[in-house]
Amino acid sequence: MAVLPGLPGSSPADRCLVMGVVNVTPDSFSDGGQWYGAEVAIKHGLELVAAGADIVDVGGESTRPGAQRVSAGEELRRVGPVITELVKAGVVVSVDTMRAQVAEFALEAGVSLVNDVSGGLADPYMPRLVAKAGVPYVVMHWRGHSHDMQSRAVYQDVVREVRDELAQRIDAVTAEGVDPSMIVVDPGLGFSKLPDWQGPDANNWELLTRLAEVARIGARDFPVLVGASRKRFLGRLLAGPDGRPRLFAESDDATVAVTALAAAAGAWCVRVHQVPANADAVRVAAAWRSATARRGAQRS
Ligand code: PMM
Repeated sequence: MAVLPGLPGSSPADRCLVMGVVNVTPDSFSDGGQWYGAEVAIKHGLELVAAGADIVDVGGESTRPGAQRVSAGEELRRVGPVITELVKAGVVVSVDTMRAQVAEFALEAGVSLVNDVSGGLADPYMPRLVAKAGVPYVVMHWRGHSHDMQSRAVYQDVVREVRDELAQRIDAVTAEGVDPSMIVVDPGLGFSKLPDWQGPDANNWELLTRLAEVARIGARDFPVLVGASRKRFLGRLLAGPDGRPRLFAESDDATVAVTALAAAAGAWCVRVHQVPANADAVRVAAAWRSATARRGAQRS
């Protein structure tokens, strides 16, 4: 199990980390079917690392809006061999699951992080399991399963409500024994968030541009993971003159732009489907941040 920069027991992070995505699903949001099958998924995970990914996030259940759940057995069948082989190959792996049963298998296989898009809400056994394993835990903002999550995208003040709901999840998971210093928060872009980019319902943009406020919970600034890659709100922004949203895979350049901005704003990690340009973007952002900090130090 690797210790990740910027978290306890490791060096400070000198740049935002890049998490490459391997969705071992036939129906994921943006790359469904492409890496469905252990052999192609393992190969893809290794390619992501060669391209500069710090972490490979392996998931076996689609969370696209409207998706129905798969059984735990099916989820394990999809991710089990992929996780086992990638860990064996020395890759830093995270498991993207809402199920303790799947996370337990993955932890025994040696994953370094549990990425739970439900923040412990979907499976009450998850927080205790993660606490026992002592690994970093991504707690994402979530209001319910994918089949009807968009009906829950109702906010008066999206930043305040997301932060308050994350604070409740942090209280709940720490009550189960999770070390707060091992928690990474995630605003859950696209999960019960409206995809508009103008007006009062531009939920994802409000969150993206106010990451520090989302992550300031209690007296602590939690590390933040940003999952904007290929999401519908980018496709909507890039719609053509006919109003038709851009296809998922055609919003990779926009994802890179978000990565640069989020990393410059201090995000701990970005979760992306295409690694190379995002890996460059986090290095640009790191140079940007260090030049800014140097200037600040000279002035004071
Ligand atoms: N988004 C997806 C899946 N897992 N995990 C975290 N922590 N944050 C996210 O935003 C997130 C996630 C859905 O994206 P995909 O199915 O296109 O990979």
